[in-house]
Amino acid sequence: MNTHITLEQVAAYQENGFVLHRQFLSGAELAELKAAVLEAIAGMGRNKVADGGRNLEEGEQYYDKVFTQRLNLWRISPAVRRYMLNPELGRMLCALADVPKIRVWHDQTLIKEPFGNPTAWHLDNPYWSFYSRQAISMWIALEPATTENGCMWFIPGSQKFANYQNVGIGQNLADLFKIYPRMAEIDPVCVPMQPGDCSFHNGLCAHGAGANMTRRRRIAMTCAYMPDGSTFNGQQNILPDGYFQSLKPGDVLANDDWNPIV
Ligand SMILES: O=C(O)CCC(=O)C(=O)O
Ligand SMILES: [Fe+2]
Repeated sequence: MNTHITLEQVAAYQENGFVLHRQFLSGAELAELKAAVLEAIAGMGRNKVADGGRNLEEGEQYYDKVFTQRLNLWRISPAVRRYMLNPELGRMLCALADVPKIRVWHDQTLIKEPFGNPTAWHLDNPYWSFYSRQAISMWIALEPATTENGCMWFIPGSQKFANYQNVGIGQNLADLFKIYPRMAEIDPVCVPMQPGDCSFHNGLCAHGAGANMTRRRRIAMTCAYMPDGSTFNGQQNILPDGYFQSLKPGDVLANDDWNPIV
């Protein structure tokens, strides 16, 4: 795992809200993580959240055809856990996000199946149970991600003026721009990746992905991280029912079982 980032990468992340990190995984690591992800989801059926998270089932709607989405694989796969919770990765995330300590929010594999729908422009952080301008997500390509099969696109600098208003990942690619017309005036940047490359993005940086026009799966493994000290905002997201009901807005989210420090 190449957890060395340069000052230029940190500066680019801070300025643009995203950065590409090539050859994050070696060939052997890529093979191990991909096998672990596929094995973990094989036992989940249509259940989207592993191991006691909120009960969410995959259906047949538009969103279900954007990607096959399975969350919190780190809880059921020791290999996935070793990668997503790696302390050296934690240091790299803290350097990029400019925070002293960071916790796992949730991981998710996002598999854009053959002929899968595009991922509409959206922000991530407004979905989550905390608000932070420094939340960070990692997106690792486990198969090539190309303009043909739905690689990621970002709107550079959008994290600087986005707030916690959002739109769902629906059928209209551009609904987000009704809230933030300024975003539609910035050229989006497309980030194709080779397997083993990854990108990092701020939870308030606008991003999306095109359709998968090919017959092959676009497989990605992603993980979202929450700065330590973040507080509950009243939203369940994928928190287990019992834990969710025990929280009051303003409580610090410091459950080391559910959101361990990386
Ligand atoms: O993989 C995709 O199509 C979208 C990924 C995404 O929205 C994310 O990682 O936050
Ligand atoms: Fe996203």
